Amino acid sequence: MSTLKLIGSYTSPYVRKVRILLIEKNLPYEFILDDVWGAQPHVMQFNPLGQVPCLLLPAGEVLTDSRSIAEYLDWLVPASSVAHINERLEVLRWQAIAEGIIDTSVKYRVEQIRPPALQWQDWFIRQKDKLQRCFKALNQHLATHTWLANNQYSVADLTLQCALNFIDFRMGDWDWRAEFAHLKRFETQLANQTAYIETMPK
Ligand SMILES: N[C@@H](CCC(=O)N[C@@H](CS)C(=O)NCC(=O)O)C(=O)O
Repeated sequence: MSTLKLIGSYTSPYVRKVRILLIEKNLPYEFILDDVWGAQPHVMQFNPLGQVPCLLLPAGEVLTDSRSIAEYLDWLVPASSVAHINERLEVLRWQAIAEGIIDTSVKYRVEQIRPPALQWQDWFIRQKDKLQRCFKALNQHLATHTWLANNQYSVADLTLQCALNFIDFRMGDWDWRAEFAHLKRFETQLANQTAYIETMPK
């Protein structure tokens, strides 16, 4: 297969999720660095939303959105851990919470980079409340589970790790580890793996 091309940035948690999946599935790809906040993002030629990640397939098709890309990659190289519909449901359920944490922290981040006079404090509170509730639910679950779904590593865990590391990167003043010991333990499980080290936001 000729090479997949991934348009993205080194800081986006959505792009990171795709990069880790590509590494884990041993799929070679070319990375095209783009700046979606710049004057002329390269991705605009392929995605009218102007968002990354954007995957260019060898035959010329374009796939946008981390969720769709993850589904496509899973079709190319299926995850061995999800044989049964109930197991798949369990992965989807937890993955949706982890994706929601990414969406929420990105909304928080975008508000942070607006001029201070335009920042909406109620927006920060609303997003932070969501994060607190999700962290509480995840922490409770992880008190009795090593991994989120089916007691084995899956894309739900991958997504959560991307979410937690993005929060450390962009909301560094929130010491969530002090409040959520089981999530803290969870984060250390993947921190030393090559795919995670190589793609750490910086
Ligand atoms: N639902 C999309 C969201 C992608 C997204 O929001 N990417 C951000 C980078 S973190 C982006 O491109 N933002 C620029 C914009 O929304 O204009 C996904 O899962 O891929």
